[in-house]
Amino acid sequence: MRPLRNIVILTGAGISAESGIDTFRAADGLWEQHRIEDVATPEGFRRDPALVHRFYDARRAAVQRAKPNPAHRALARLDAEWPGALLIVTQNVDDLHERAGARRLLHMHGELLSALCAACGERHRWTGALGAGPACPGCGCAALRPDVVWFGEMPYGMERIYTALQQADLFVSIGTSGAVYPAAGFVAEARRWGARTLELNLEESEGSALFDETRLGRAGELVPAWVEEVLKA
Ligand code: BJW
Repeated sequence: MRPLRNIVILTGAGISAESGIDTFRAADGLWEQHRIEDVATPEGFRRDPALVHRFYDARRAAVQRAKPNPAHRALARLDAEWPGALLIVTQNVDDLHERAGARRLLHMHGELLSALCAACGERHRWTGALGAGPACPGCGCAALRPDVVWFGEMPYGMERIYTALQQADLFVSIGTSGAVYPAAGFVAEARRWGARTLELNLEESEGSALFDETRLGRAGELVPAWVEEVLKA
């Protein structure tokens, strides 16, 4: 087995569940309450921007009330103490990783606390509502949309992610159902380049069979224990 130096971590909605943020595909999750086609596609936004803004404005407000949990804090500790290369790729649009202190972080599906101008393409930090049609601070147009990646759109940072996966000795997936690509394909990509693979999740996911090891349980317990293990090895 090659020595452990380069680590890539993929996180999903499950890591923020214990902070009170809804996941997508649980029985009481966001996709039970809203149709994906209506709120998470560019076509849905064109059809009914007010509905989409209501969906994201409510989530933006909720995220600012939430607090990082022990899993976010453990990854921030790993980020601070791990001497090798590390990249935390999150599919989450909340800011709980960075509020816990993580720095080597990439938001592949965008960020709730950011607005993207559909006219000039600039991204602006945004903590308030977008529903009232505020002007873009860059170009003045009223064309701001949530800075999140909808189905059919290209996720952020793909080149950086695939480079990190090629160099990874260990790939760890935390709290994601493995239902959405390209993130669901990262485990196969990491394996192809020789990385060991570990999944930490509440229950078996669609991709569990692809991992060398799967540990089942709550992220708030599994992640701190795994981080302790890695830093002590
Ligand atoms: C716990 C826990 C606890 C709970 N502790 N665990 C056919 C085949 C292949 C691909 C496609 C296809 N048809 C279309 C596609 C592409 C499409 C896709 O994947 N569709 C699927 C439906 C098949 N993908 C795209 O369109 C993407 N773009 C793209 O592909 O561009 C082209 C491209 C080409 C080449 C290279 C690269 C790109 C874009 C996808 C955008 C996804 N956007 C969303 C919304 C973002 C904004 C928002 O937040 O509203 O992202 S959808 C939603 O799903 C969100 C999430 O990030 C994403 C993943 O969800 P996640 O995080 O896994 O959550 P859940 O709820 O599914 O799972 C939670 C897990 O946690 C569960 O397993 C629980 O058990 C666990 N859990 N509590 C530990 N306490």
